[in-house]
Amino acid sequence: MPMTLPALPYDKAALEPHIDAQTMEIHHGKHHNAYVTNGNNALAGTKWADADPVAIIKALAELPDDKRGPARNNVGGHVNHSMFWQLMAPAGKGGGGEPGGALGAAINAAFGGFTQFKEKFQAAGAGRFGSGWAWLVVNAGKLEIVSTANQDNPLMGKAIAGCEGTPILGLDVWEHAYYLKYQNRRPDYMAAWWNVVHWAKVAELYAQAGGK
Ligand code: MN3
Repeated sequence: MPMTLPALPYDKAALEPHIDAQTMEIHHGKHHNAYVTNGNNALAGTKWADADPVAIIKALAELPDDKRGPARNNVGGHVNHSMFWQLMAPAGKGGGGEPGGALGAAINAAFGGFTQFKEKFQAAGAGRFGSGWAWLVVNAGKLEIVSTANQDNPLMGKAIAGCEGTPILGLDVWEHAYYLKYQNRRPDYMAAWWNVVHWAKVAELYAQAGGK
């Protein structure tokens, strides 16, 4: 199957006031949709046309030279955004609060507490010049905070993305993710975003990634 745009798991207005409906509509319906369309067009007629998108971004080095760049940007964009929608939920209805259980304990152990974790994660997002993502990954069994440029994903590996690991939380810091509501105030967007983080989903991904 070629890539398809997944439906949002909630209404486009459900993350208000932290993320506004118009931003969600354009971000999902225009930006994410363009990654799907352009990625499918780039890979049409190749053996990668029907491949699992995650398998493609893990194997970029194997792609033909003329397909690698388009796949990195567009299949990367599709994988990143498909995950991002799942990582959010309406505030107070699955979104916000603090992680508990094994994930909460691991965050406390790795970063010294939830507040310290949030500060370090936001610093990764603020420090990403231009467009990119901040990530919480499981790398060799340990939690790490990293960031990538553009639509790179830690699953692409260190040689391409500059970092590695399995992402369990990701924050889009492209201006298209926040500009309509927050203009140039990326830190305000990042601070508000914690109100809609779907920690149950992050915990599920943590367990899948081998976290205890
Ligand atoms: Mn985006």
